[in-house]
Amino acid sequence: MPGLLKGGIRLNPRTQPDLERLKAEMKAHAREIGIDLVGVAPAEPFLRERELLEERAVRGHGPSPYEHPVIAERVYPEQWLPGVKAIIACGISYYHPDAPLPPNDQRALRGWLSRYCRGRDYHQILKARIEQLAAWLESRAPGHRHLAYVDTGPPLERAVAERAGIGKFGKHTNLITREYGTWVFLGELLTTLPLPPDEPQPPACGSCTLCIDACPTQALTEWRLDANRCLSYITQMKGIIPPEHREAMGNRLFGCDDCQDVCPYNRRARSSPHPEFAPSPELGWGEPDLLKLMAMTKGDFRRWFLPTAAGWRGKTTIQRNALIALGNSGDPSALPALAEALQSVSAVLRAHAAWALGRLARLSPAVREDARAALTRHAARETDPAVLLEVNAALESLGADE
Ligand code: B12
Ligand code: SF4
Ligand code: SF4
Repeated sequence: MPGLLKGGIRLNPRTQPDLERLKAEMKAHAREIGIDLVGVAPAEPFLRERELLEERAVRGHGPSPYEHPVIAERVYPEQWLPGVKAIIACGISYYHPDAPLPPNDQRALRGWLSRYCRGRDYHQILKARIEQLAAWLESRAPGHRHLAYVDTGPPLERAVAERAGIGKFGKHTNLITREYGTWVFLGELLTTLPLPPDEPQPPACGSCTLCIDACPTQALTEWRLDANRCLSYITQMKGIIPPEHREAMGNRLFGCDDCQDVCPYNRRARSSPHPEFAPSPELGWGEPDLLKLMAMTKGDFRRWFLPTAAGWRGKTTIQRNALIALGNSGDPSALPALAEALQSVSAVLRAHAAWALGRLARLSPAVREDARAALTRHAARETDPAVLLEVNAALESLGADE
């Protein structure tokens, strides 16, 4: 029995004009509830993507630990929702321009948070809105099934969004949209309602290679990313950061935006209308005070980071990255915090404090003797072999530079 649309429109799944009209109304409603971009993709298997994922696994560039591990489960929408007829791709914009720091904050040693984790965590916000959209669809066309995903499910969200026409792939592998550039979060609603699909957009980029040239770790080749080299991945990994990536991290605390910052499509990107993604003042408007982070309590961490997308890897991950940033700062005032972190109960923090002391002293010869003394004292009492290795490497690097 066909459902009845409000306003007296009878919905017959075989009648295209009704479904076109429902789609237009659905898009208007999505914008009303704070979803900026909506497109509809056919629910056919993602066979091109299957080949790309297989080829990527052979190259050793993925899968990264943050994605669904089984390729065959990522490419057949029918496995996610039996009877699926369409995928509604959703995008929500998050770009807020950098605010000038208040004058009394300008002298602090600062870290840097990627734009996607400066405000509230998008996962819950976007998922709740997509579920609201599902409820609206159910009220308009009862009897259909829906399933929402944001980030953590099997769908390849950029490929879904590309197929639904809300953007196109850039060579940096991010989805570029006309209105908001790359600064959009993605999610989707699978539905058994046979909504008519939208048209994909023409390809981007031409002969441009700005993002590839700007990548600090050479993680990019055209349309391909080596996740193991990407600083977004590296800043989020647990444990010891491979030494060859520590200098390139600069003052990054979580994520990396370099390939997006240089992309010409982002020059005319509109700012986000959503205040929930505005940078949090408690996190220094995206550039937190590093010394404050080193003194952060568990309670501070819960209040400052857990509401954002930078909280899920825990306090030690943020403080480890802050130690690397302090070392890379070359600022002598970082020395006491680094020496203190050598006494931390966390072996990961002690290891990175040792590296950071070596790095700081190489950049700032004025603190060389104090750094060397702190490292030498610590070498005598360190019991963890991995940390001792870092302490000795730091001492050696100071000796070699003399
Ligand atoms: C795992 C993951 C990561 C990993 C690995 C990413 C990777 N590319 O392998 C790491 C931690 C590195 C990462 C980083 C980032 N991520 Co991420 N990530 C994911 C996640 C969970 C899975 C991605 C995945 O499966 N990748 C596998 C690769 C092969 O697929 P792909 O990224 O879609 O790549 C496609 C292109 O390479 C394309 N392609 C390949 N060859 C060719 C050739 C041509 C000609 C063309 C046109 C296309 C093309 O096809 C591939 C398959 O679709 C998704 C959410 C999801 N479920 O999809 C978010 C997601 C992709 N990430 C997102 C974001 C915001 C980021 C960062 C910007 C965060 C940051 N600022 O630090 C960076 C961007 C780094 C970059 N340059 O890509 C957004 C993307 C938004 C957008 N506008 O594109 C997503 C969709 C999360 C979300 N729900 O919003 N991410
Ligand atoms: S996010 Fe940073 S490290 Fe990763 S590909 Fe882009 S520029 Fe390179
Ligand atoms: S920077 Fe240039 S090559 Fe890279 S995605 Fe943007 S337009 Fe394409």
